[in-house]
Formats: sequence, structure tokens, C-alpha cells
Amino acid sequence: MKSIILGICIVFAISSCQSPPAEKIVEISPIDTQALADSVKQEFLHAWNGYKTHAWGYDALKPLSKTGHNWYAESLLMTPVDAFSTMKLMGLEAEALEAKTLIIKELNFDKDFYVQTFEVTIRLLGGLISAYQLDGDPEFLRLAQDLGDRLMPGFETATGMPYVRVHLQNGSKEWQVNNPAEIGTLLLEFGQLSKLTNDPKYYDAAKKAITEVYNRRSDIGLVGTTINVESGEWENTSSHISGMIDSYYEYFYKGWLLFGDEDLKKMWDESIPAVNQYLWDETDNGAWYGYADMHTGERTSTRFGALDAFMPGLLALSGDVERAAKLQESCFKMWTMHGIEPESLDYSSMEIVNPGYVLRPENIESAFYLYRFTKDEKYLEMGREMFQSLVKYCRTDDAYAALQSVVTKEKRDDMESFFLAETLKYAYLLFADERTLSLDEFVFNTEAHPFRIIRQEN
Ligand code: DMJ
Repeated sequence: MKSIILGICIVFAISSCQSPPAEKIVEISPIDTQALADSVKQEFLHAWNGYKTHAWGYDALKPLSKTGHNWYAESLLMTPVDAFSTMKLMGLEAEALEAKTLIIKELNFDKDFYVQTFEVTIRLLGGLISAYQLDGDPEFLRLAQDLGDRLMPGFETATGMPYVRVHLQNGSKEWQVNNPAEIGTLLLEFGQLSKLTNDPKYYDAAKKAITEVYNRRSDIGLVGTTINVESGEWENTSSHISGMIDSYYEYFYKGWLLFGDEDLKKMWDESIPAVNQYLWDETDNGAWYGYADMHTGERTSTRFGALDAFMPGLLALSGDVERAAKLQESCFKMWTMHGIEPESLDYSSMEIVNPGYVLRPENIESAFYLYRFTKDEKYLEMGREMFQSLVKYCRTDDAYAALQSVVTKEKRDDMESFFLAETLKYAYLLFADERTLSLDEFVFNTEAHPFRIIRQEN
């Protein structure tokens, strides 16, 4: 048990009508971090066993219909690859071995279909690189390099920014309107592949891609939501930190941490002040980041959601703990309003915009970072409440399920692989002994796969 305060407060409330003092016992239960870490591990096993029983070999489990489902025409083993690094951190060696055996026997990227470069990079390339660094089996690196090579043609465009999708066998590409997150959030994975293979081509391609987005920021320093990778023209000029932009910012700072590339730190330093100037919004309902036009900075929407909740964690990692703490208060308010967070709300009215919850990690991820950097127990309490509500509302007999609505708590037939890669990993790391993973040695990709910092020997 890490630390524990708390105990019993006895509060005497004296009523005005001279009746005997009412004694109210407010019990504040101690935070048994070890028990919580164990409990997260048990819930991980529950979800993994559901996948094993009903969807073994498929990309993902459909938890209500209890079947397997694939993203494309054939499986790319999304769930086992995504879950592997969590198993290693949790010390689940038997499960890690069964996942590894499946991956090495069955995973094959010689497929006759297009894949979405971003999703396949953060889940599979990231998962395989991290598996290689945690496990040491060179087969993981061979698979990672094969996948990286098949995705590389996507970068062959007039600007160097990649198309959305690439064909795994013939390298043809499709969908030239892409977004900053899908263009920029390749750098950690391709960069680490370069470090591990001693071939700079992956790093160079991914760095050029993110830099080309940065070079097209507006005069006031913001980027938009979509951009044409051939013409280099913005198609949607709405600026925010939500999906389609979010991890573009994340990879500047984490790229600098992982690779020590000063260009990335400069891009972070130049970008974040504009985000804070034009998107940050302090209201009666708390502090948030809203939407603004990338050219004028004018507020266009007061929407905020589950995806945006990654930002307190990133701010804390980058040293802005004060802003991170303020924003996390709002994120936690968003979580507790209905017992579990909605996909998005309008923070000016606190009305829900999108009521779903797809088992996203970001709110718990931010509690993890804030606890690491402040040691303030309130983040343990937040994490405990978030974890307990996951168990309460999303657990099924066989696994975990997304929610159709956080208001009705009606479940939905989905269990995204990031629930095992990220949500339960960050919950576990929040409660587990800090030595389980040191932030001085590892940087997480946006799918929570830990990449070990490779230090150059002098
Ligand atoms: C994950 O795939 C990654 O965290 C990504 O950056 C955003 N979306 C999901 C989790 O919500």
C-alpha cells in the first residue's frame, strides 16, 4: 500500500432547533493502491479471456454478440498485438507467451487490401516495436520492419505528407485529404524503427510529414482539421485539440523526449502558445479547450470530449502542471456528470453532444501523468473512481463493452483494442509501484506502447 491518509471524520451538525447534535460519520476509505493494481490486472484478464474464448485470431471481440470481427478482409491481430505490452508490464508472462506465439505464427502483412496508415502504425507498428523492446525476440522487429516498408509508399506525395490509406501488397494509396493527427502521429513509430534498424529512411519520411503540417500553420500559429496532401491546401480550417489534430501536438513533445531532436522541441514551443492563446477557455463551468478558426482565432465551438482529455497528461509531461491540473478538474467533471464520460459535450451548457463511451483511455491517462508529477492523492482518487465506474457500467459476463449512451448506460457491441493497450494499462500504472515503468526510460506512443529511449554511447 503506497500511501494512505484518511480515516474517519466526525462531523457534528448542530441544527438550529436545539435538537440533539446529529452525528454524521463521513468515511473516507483509504486508497489501497496495491489492491487496486491487482484488481485492474484481474479485469484485464477478464477482458483478454473474453477475446480468447470468443474471438481468438480475429482483430477484435464483439462482446455482446460474442463473436470475432476483423477491420479488413483478413485479421491483422489488432487485439493481441495491442495487448502485448500491457501483459508485459503487468507481469502476465503466460498470457504474453500465448499472444506472442499467435503473433509470430499468424501475423502476416502480405495482404491484398488497403489499411489506414495511422491506425495500423499506432496499434501494430507501435505494438510490435514495443514488443521487441520489452521481449527481445527479433521476430517482432522483423514484422515491424516488414509493416514499415509496406507503409512507406504512402509518404510518396507532392508534399511528403502521406495519404490516409496504403495497399499492403502493391503500395498504391488512396484518400488524399488527411489530417494533422494522422500525418504527424507516425514519427515515434517510424523514428524508433530507424533507430532499431539503423536505417534513417523511416525517421526522415515521418519527420518530413509532421514538419510539412507545421510549415502550413496559419499566421497566428494554428493548424486546421483537414489538408490535401498533394496540393498542401487546408480543406477544413477548424482548429482544436480533438480527434484529427490531438496527437499531432503530442508527437512534437514526445518525439523530442524520445529522440532528442531539437527541431521537434522548437515546433512544440512554437505551437503550444497559440493553442493556449486561442483555444483555452476559462468559463464558469471550468477551464477547457474549445474550437477556433485557424486564421482568425475566433471561437467557433465550445465542444470538448473524451479524446481531448489526453491534454492534461501531455501538459503535465511538458512541465505545465498548473494548466494540466485545471484542465483535469474539468475532465473529471465531464466523467462524473453521468457516472462515466460522454464522447463529447458543450462546455458552455454542459449538455451532452455525443452520449457514447467507447472505453477510451485519455482521462485515466491524464490522471496517471498528473499523479506521477504531483504525487497528489486526488489523482489516485480520480483514477479509482474512473476504474470503478468502468467495472460498474461496461463489464459484461465475458469481457467489457462500450456504451451506446452514458445516460442510459445501454451497452454497445464493441471492445476496442485500445481498452487493453491503453485504458487498463494507464489504470494499472497509476496504482502500481512506480518502478514498474520509469518515465525517464520510456516514452509512450499515442496507443500507450512504451518505447525505450535509446541513448547513444559516446
Ligand atoms: C487511440 O487509438 C489513441 O489513443 C489515439 O491517439 C486516439 N484514439 C484512441 C483512444 O481513444
